Amino acid sequence: SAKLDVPEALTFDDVLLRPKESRVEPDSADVSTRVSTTVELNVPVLSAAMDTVTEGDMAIEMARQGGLGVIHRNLSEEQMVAEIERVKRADELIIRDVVTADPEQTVREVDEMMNREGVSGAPVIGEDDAVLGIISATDVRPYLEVGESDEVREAMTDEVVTASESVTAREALELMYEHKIERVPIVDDANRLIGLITMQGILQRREYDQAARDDEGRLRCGVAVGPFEFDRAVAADEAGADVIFTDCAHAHNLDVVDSAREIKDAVEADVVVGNVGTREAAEDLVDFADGLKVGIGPGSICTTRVVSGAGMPQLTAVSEVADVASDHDVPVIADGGIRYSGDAIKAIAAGADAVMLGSYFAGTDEAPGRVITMNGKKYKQYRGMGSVGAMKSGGGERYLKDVDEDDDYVPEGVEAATPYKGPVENELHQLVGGMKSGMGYVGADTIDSVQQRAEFVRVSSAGQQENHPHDVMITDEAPNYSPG
Ligand code: RVP
Repeated sequence: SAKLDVPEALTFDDVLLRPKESRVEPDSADVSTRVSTTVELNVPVLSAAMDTVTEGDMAIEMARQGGLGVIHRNLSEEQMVAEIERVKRADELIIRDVVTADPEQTVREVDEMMNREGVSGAPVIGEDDAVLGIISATDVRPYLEVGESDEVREAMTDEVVTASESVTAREALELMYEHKIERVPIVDDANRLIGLITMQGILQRREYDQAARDDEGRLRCGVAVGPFEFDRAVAADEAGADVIFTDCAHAHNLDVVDSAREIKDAVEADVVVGNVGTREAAEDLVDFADGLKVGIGPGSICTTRVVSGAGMPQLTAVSEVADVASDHDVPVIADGGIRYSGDAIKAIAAGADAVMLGSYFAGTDEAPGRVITMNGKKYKQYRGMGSVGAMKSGGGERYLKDVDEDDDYVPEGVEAATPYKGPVENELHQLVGGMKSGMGYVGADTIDSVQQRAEFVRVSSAGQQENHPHDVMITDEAPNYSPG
């Protein structure tokens, strides 16, 4: 009948990228991108806002590697703020939470304090935060034998080299070399302490030259809030989040659209709205959203499509949304369903500016949760945010107040385990390496160029079999392939 005279929608396995004339060496491909109107990344990858994927640790590592972590929303508002602040402070040039010493403390006390706080030196502060001196483990050592009850005042170095807040990393380092010191207190016009720069901090920042940083050099941080959690969004904004993601399974719900617009008007951070999966949804959001996140049901732990009967195969969803969003210069994120690096670059070719992954990162050290062993193999827990377990420990309490029996939930996700994988850095390296390889095959040296140049071919089910290793028994595990 006419009702079933319907268009076809495609996903990752339905297509391949057509190889094209190329001079692009994968190593030199540039994968920098924009995740929202004002936030740029050096690597087009986000870790999912799920309670088994992204809290502070994951967000710190993702940003250090050039991507973005999106902190999940199954946290109290206070916990959320603490996690955001942890990320923003992680690689800060100027440490704001400085461990300080008091001139009247004894040398023994200050030694114990430095050990406890894990620092090897501390500015000595008088009234009104005035910097009187600086004391280090080296100053303390001779006193520990004989004069351990002497005052810090005696042992400290009182000629302190300080700098103002506008100092750059290079200038601070030059000061340190010149004076053979390892830390420079940062003071205001009245010589009051406002921060500290350490040699160790500067060297650590250098290690991460690809890191995604804000204008002040702090790591970028994303956070998810419920579509109607206005106050939480404001709190996230004040805590310094760079991008706020409205986290909703169906953001084309018009109440959600209205609420997202109100959030956008109230915060300074960029607001990415999602999830959506159609052209029409994109049209209703592009006038205010700083980015659109695409994915209705593709997630590995997601049962939305079978439970509700609704959804959009992911590549068609991405291409429809991107078709509208690109006309308005709004970035698009492809969220869910990505199992291999090849899927990720296909999502970009279909129009996405960046990709978000859950299961790919859930087994890593930086994901919350501990390693469990089953039958001699190591795993970590991975569950959908719409699973019974996740709803019970977060959204459930907030939205489903009348639910008190497990049987009352209508979940749209499952709880699972995923193989343990080690540091996320290795996973990200394989993912981005594979994406760059794809850029070599299509002859595109930037993300924009992938979107413009790439062409797809349809693959039959025989073709899909041919894609994977076949007719052999795999004897050694590859770091970037396991049979699906
Ligand atoms: P995947 O990478 O395939 O594991 O998918 C992760 C995505 O799945 C998340 O970013 C989110 O959009 C979606 N998700 C999370 N929970 C659920 C659910 O319970 N249905 N779905």
